[in-house]
Amino acid sequence: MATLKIYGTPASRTVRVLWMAEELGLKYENIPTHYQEEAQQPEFLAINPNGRVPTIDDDGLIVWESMAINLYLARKHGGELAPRDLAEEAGAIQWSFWAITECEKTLLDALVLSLGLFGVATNQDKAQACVAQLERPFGVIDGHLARREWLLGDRFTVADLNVAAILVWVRMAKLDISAWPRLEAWLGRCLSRPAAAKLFGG
Ligand SMILES: N[C@@H](CCC(=O)N[C@@H](CS)C(=O)NCC(=O)O)C(=O)O
Repeated sequence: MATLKIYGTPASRTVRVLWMAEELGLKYENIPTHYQEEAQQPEFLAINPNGRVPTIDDDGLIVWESMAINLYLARKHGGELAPRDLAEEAGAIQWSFWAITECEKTLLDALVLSLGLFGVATNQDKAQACVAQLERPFGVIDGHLARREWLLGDRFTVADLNVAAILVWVRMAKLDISAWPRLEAWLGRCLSRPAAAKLFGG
């Protein structure tokens, strides 16, 4: 039996952790906890009192917050995805915090508008308009990628995975980001990895 349990339906932010587990070739069990249903029940709240997914139970160690889980798994299992030194670790943490604080909320707004989620009327023009609020962070990452292929340099790491696992909402919301060609190309590189293609449908 797998000692790593990943709680959360794949149709949620849990897909970020599933992507990491697949990249690392881990044996795991995915418990498809639904965020509006099972995640609000006492049994799940005893594991994560926030009532949110993803959450992992790694042989008794509970960790929640998608970015933190992935940084932990990379650190634990090592390999090419993990930071090689303190400078790379700082970079991985920096880009993960950056994605979740500078991009995630606006991208979620765009996703909700594009797909008409949670009872919101579908409006692709309003979804695309969200991109104007992302000009600053998108300019930052596009400029960064002018000098390197991946966020930490010459290989795909947890930094790329964590950021791309949030920016995949650009694709899902069908947003035009052609004004940032290096960002667009990098996102394509990340999402064409076999593990990502399998989870996000190519
Ligand atoms: N910052 C958290 C956000 C987790 C989160 O909000 N997950 C949603 C599902 S995608 C959830 O569990 N929502 C339950 C709720 O809003 O009560 C992370 O990145 O893990």
